[in-house]
Amino acid sequence: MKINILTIFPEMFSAFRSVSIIGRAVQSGLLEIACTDIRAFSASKHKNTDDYPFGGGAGMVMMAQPIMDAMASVSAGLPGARRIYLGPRGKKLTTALARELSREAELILLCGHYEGVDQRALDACTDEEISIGDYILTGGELAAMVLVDCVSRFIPGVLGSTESPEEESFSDDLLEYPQYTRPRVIREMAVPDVLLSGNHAAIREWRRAESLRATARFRPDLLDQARLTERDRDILKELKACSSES
Ligand code: 21W
Repeated sequence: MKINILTIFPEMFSAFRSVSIIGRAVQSGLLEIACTDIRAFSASKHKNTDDYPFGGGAGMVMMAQPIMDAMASVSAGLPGARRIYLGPRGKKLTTALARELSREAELILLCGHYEGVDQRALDACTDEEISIGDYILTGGELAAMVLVDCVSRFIPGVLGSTESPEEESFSDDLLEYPQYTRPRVIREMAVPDVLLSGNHAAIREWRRAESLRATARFRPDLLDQARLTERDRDILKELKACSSES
């Protein structure tokens, strides 16, 4: 997948695209992340990219001209790309949307900063607006990284073969079970015995029960949507009985 990010802070993406799983995906050619500096397209003498809002009010608004020209330049090289504005009014990024976006060959991401972007640039040069959640950021760059990170996990080959993004299994409906690594004991805290037993059926059962326990405790709302077996429901009843004791 080719991704081009339009931003006035391209340097924010340098660590993101060179380390860890995203760095490896870029190195191996599964992912291409290019940044386009919107400022380079400013036609004004001082390379301004923002100006005062018409009608008054606090803050600055990103000017249409540099964005429209940057978008025209990038779009010429990626004519079929979906053009996404990261903005607080957008539809919320979910697993389903990330999976859908992972099937695109090309994405263009526009990051705003300050109090937003001249609406005419959004109308003329973007296809949709996406938000990463109901809280206010200072700009779209972190949101773009969240989107790229989340979408990349669904591109075949980006995760190692042992770490599939879903296994299309029931486990993605629930919170995770706790994990442990060496040593077996630290500061008198031991790893649960079952994980050392070598009994893979028992380990699977324990992990499922721990996922159900964590979900019931921290995100009971998720249980309404989750795909649960009869065994799961029995475990939940048991957990409820235990938690109401004492
Ligand atoms: C914050 C831009 C507030 C605009 C009247 C009109 C991208 C984001 C962002 C930002 C405003 C995302 C105003 C979740 C986010 C982002 C910066 C509104 C005031 N008043 N997802 N406009 N949250 N945020 N400006 O903030 O760019 S995706």
